[in-house]
Amino acid sequence: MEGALTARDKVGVQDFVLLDAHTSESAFLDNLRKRFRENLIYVTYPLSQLFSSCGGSLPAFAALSITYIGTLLVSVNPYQELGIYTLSQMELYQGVNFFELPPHVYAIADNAYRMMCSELTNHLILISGESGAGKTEASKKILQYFAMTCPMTDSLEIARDRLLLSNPVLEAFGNAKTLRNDNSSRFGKYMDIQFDFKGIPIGGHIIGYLIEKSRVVYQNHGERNFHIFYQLLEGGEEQLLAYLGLERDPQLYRYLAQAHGASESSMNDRNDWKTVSNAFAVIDFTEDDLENLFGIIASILHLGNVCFRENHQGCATIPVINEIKWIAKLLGVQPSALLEALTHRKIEAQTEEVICPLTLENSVYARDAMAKAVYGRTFTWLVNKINSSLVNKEFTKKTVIGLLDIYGFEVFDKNGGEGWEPIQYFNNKIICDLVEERHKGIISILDEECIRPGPASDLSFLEKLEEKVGKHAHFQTRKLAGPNGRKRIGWMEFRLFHYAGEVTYCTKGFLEKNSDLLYRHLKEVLCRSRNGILKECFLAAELENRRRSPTVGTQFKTSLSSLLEILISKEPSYIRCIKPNERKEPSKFDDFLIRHQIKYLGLMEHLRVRRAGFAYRRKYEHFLQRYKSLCPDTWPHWRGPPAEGVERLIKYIGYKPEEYKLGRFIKGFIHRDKPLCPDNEEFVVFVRKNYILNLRYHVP
Ligand code: AD9
Ligand code: MG
Repeated sequence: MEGALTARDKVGVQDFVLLDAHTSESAFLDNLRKRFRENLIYVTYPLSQLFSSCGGSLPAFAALSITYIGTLLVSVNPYQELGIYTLSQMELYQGVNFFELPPHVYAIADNAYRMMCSELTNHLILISGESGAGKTEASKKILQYFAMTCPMTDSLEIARDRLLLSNPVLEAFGNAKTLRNDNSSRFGKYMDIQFDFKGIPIGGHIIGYLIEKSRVVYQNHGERNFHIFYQLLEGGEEQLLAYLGLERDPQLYRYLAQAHGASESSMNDRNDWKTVSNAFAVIDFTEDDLENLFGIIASILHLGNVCFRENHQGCATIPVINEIKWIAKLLGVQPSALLEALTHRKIEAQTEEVICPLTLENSVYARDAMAKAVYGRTFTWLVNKINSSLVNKEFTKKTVIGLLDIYGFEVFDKNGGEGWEPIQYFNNKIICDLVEERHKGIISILDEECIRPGPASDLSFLEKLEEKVGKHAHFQTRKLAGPNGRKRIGWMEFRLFHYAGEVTYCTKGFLEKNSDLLYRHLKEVLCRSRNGILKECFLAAELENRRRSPTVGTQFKTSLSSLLEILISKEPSYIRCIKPNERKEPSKFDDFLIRHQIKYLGLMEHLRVRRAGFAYRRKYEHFLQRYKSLCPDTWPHWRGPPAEGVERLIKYIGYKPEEYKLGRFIKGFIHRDKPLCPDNEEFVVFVRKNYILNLRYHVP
């Protein structure tokens, strides 16, 4: 019927390559919108164009062996339960080729899994997108998929349960309600799921990146502290709360009450407390561990309520010592020592130590620094503890699928030091260098300001920046901006032009956040703690080591470089998550917001590369192994140089020179032009995607 909508007009296409005007951003956006309206939240870039030309049925041979340069799935957060994560859906996707069914996170997971099993290679699923876009949900769905669909033995069920239950525990301590997301991850997470040669999940390993410690003592208006505080108060048993000296009402605690975020939260803290408590039991936490852990959480709440007063000499005193007593009890420290350390500072004069009283402001600073340090290190302890329950030493040979869920980019009015997101998964080198480069980048300049003798301040840091990177095209301050731009930048601010958009950073508190200073006096008290967890977190050796510990900026830089090394050794797939609107509402598709994300997630670039490119890439050895049966010269074994074997095979199959390329490929999808180590290079054969299909006809 003329004028009637075809199914395609109505629901769009699930594969972007099928779009007529593939490379136009508007077509891309229209397609996403059409599908979103029909509750179809996933779209991919596969090669189904090819497959549809063979009558819809998949060439089994080609299907098994294809690795794209990163399979990519785009996901738009539906903000509602769609019923697409049921057991029957999981079964549907199991063992089915990626392109046979509509796109789904399960398809990505299954594809990586089958590839891992058949080629014994390590895989990686990189999940990116802005805050609230659905990264953490996607990673949880993938983990559940493996837990439910992989083969299993009785003895390994516990390993599977621990993998699953590590999530609620980490989220309780590492997630919080923010303006963007009621369950925002405030740490970056990389998780390896380890499999044995039969594809049974046997264990795992988690790396946590830079927990946002400052949230423990301060939250923006309408936000919350980490979930665990509220869960404990809401759900904790009477007896436990009495032991910890806590009341149920969060409003009684300064660290929870100041941001007014607790009242309107969609989190169900009481239920979550139950989930977390059960999880603790499965992941091997002992009674002692829990007593120590909640002792620490409670101490932080008590610590926040410690009030200081100024005496006649302008020094801080603590008029009411009720909280000090509780903290001393729960952390196993001397009350008098704690009291002194919160109001005094040890200064080393030439041969002796002098104890000086602190001002009111410094005492508040010391108190908050203690809360942050204790929470930060406890979080690290928690990750280690979970890892020790996930480790499986029985299996020496294992392959892994890694999941990277790193906190989203947040374009806020103001960002502080912990909001750094210097690296995105596309070529963002100019801005990365501006932030990270040794001796010249912003982090180095900040580090220098923190350690140089003489008065350094947030303002002097800003001036240093103007002097050293002022000419950089991606950097601006009020002073450097022309009269037009000046209004929008405050006195203490600088602006970076990230790929994802402009971000204004306020330098107020940068020096302090970066040096993250815990006065020595307090450190001494904590190192003498009898709380079992703190004993592991604050080692006496630290007091002897006079070297400065690395600053926050530097730690982040270092942890990202080691992450890079982990990532480049694996075969990647990508999930790009898109947030449909700012209001966390279902069925709202905000064109402007989404167009922006399409831009900075690099989706159009990806599509262009895909369409132009040699979409299939394999190492010589793998290629030979897979296809050697197609050519009498390489079957059953090729004993010569791999490159020659590949050449022989390809010519025999009848490829023309323009249809393939042999060459060197440098892996490194983050710093594309800055490979980290020579191991990233491998010799590979590239084949234009259209020709993979032809192999089908050669299957004996
Ligand atoms: V952040 O950078 O950690 O602040 P994420 O991790 O990208 O962010 P998250 O996965 O936490 O976002 O998703 C935010 C909320 O969106 C979830 O709490 C769900 O309420 C909602 N969401 C996300 N994905 C889905 C989905 N596939 N189906 C239904 C979803 N709801
Ligand atoms: Mg998250």
